[in-house]
Amino acid sequence: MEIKFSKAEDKIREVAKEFAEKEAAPIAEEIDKEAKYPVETFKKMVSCGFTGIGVPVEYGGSGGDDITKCIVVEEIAKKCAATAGILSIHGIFGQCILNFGTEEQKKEYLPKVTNGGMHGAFALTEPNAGSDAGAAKTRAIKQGEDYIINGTKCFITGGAHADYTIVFALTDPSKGLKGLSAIIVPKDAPGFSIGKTEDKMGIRASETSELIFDNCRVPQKNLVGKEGLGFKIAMIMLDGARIGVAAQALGIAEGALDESIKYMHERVQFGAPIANLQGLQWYIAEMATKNECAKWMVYRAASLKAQGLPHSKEAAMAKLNASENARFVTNLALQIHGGYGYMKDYPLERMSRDAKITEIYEGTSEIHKVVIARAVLG
Ligand code: COS
Repeated sequence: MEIKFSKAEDKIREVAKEFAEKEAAPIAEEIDKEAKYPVETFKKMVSCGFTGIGVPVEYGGSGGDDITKCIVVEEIAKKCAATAGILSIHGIFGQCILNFGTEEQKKEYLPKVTNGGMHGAFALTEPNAGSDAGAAKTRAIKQGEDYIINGTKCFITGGAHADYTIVFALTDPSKGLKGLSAIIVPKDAPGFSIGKTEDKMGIRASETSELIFDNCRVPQKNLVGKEGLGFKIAMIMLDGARIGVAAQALGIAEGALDESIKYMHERVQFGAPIANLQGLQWYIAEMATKNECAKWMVYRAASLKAQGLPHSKEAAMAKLNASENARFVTNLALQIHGGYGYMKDYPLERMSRDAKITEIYEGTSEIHKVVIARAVLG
């Protein structure tokens, strides 16, 4: 068994690293402070082809696979977790169409949401259906050639900016989660509006919004897959999305380690750089080891997915581990920075807040333990 990135993967890492340093790092503090969605940076990610990764060139995408996607998300997250999260979650729309859409839907939507500059979103969560995703109550009832959708989705990343959103709604409420279906809702659909945008602790720039469907009308041809397949589609998509969050968490932890190394060489106390202090050296050793472990779990899950092999358990394990590690490492990094780490002048305070969400979104750590335990126990 060989664990080695290909030359092409090394190259994309260089490109993503340069992008992160030149485009994501300079705006990270400002967009966090102002909770401002980075519209211009998103356009630049489109120009670099990042939004098209994982979608074949014949559908307007950039090609590449889950490993490529993780590399880009990881590198950007080292500098700005919100920008990395936007990229990662935006990609779910295209993956959903690619995996479950008709040929007509692939031709219509994929060129637009990959390298065409349009935004996609994925709306599953509802106020009373978070971890219990199957308890969703949004309905889509047939009327003539259309679906009429009623309900509210919440905590939707990039929802306010999305040109198209995949909405999970009950086409047959009597069947519970087996009556859920995936439907594409364009932003100009009659009866669709954006509700509250959340004021968050971290990844403040990724704009998390409520979506309201009040007799929202969309054509039945916007159904993705078959009626009743929505829950399975959502679960399969989440298995992939969790690898993206794990890559984001890994990037945050690596960014925190980088900041700590730099600071320990610069900061002088007791007449010498604090890098000389063995207590802090041990912190660095622990952080580096745990990051390495998180890294290989992330890329193992991505590699299984890229090969079309089962990856649900490995994705859950990678995300559980990488997110807990991101919290652990950002906390130690902040400690190394002492009082300065607690101040907004240094990025550790932001990184620590950003790390927390990775233990919550795309499934909480507790949900991942459920998924893992079910797989292990059989
Ligand atoms: N891939 C494919 N199918 C899956 C699946 C997966 N990863 N997970 C579940 N399913 C299928 C099951 O096989 C079952 O189908 P059958 O009845 O045909 O066998 C169906 O979906 C229902 O599964 P299950 O009984 O496990 O559903 P539960 O209600 O117990 O829910 C959890 C399972 C808790 C894992 C699920 O609700 C979940 O992941 N919740 C978290 C949601 C989440 O991550 N939200 C974050 C934000 S989303 S934007």
